[in-house]
Amino acid sequence: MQTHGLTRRTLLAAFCLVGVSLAACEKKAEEKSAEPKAGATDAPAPNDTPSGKLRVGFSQIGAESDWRRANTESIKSEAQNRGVELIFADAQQKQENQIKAIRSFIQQKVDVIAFSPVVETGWEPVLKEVKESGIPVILTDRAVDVSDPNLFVTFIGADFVEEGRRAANWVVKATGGKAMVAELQGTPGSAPAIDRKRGFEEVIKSHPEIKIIKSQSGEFTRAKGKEVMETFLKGGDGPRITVLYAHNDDMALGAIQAIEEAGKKPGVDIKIVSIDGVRAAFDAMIAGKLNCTVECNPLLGPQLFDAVEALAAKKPIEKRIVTKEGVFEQAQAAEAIKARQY
Ligand code: GYE
Repeated sequence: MQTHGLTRRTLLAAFCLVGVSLAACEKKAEEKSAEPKAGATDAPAPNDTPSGKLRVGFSQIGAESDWRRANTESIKSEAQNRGVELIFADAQQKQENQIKAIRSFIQQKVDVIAFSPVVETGWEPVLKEVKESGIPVILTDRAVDVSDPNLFVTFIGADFVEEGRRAANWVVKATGGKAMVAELQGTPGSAPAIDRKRGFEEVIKSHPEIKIIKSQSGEFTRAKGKEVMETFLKGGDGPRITVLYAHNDDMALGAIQAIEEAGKKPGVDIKIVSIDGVRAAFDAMIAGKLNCTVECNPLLGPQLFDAVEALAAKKPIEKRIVTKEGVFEQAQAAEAIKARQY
């Protein structure tokens, strides 16, 4: 996607410290400093909320995967820990629901709007409305494809292209550079689906004997991952598949069932690499059915509210905050699962 490349460039170029002047936060900061000290009086704080708490509107994509559920839990619990009032809206995988939620956050005059965009494109109009309202926007998890990078303050999330590269590097290593790959893609049009495909393809380009022979979306869910894998296996190319690359663990776990039902051994007859690193993937590795998971950390709550608090305190924040992640293979699974938090 051409515009996507542009966004990436803009994002990279903007990888620097930016000072943010934000009407809403400035207002809140002034009001806070005018507040009486705790315990001095019972009078309500002089701002929009009786509590005087920071108010954050968050639009979540849905609950399609274990990763997403861990992400939601991290955001909700961190808001509670820090005494932030969180207005949480679940969009059930629909961009139109996210746009509605964002508009309602503007009306409610929240201090910060944060969201994880289900797809990359189509955000400019609503983000312009937010900008006019003076409320800062934080993107978490997934990026947007917009021509004006000032439509959001920061993007906190993983490097999905790098995750795709890591998955491909594992395939190269595990197969000696020879594989017939079936690919289960994530939600069409979403940043992780686009980027995980791109990173994987970038690496296998220099390995002519690794070929993607099947590729379709399994929408990041177990059910769809299973269904699509069944059709792959039943098709004419089914018997040729030697490797499965799934853009997330949930789809790999669904596909494992399909492979077993087709009378094959997942992890042996078909080697499997997926992305996320959720607990169920470690269980599958310990059972010998999954070979490798590339970690993508969903515990974004602390970084999100660090950014929210920095904005409220008028401190500069980075335009791009990348999370740190690793790669786990079967041999490490039994030890590594002990430390897993999700
Ligand atoms: O990999 C998948 C989830 O955007 C990184 O979304 C996230 C992806 C994650 O549904 O499991």
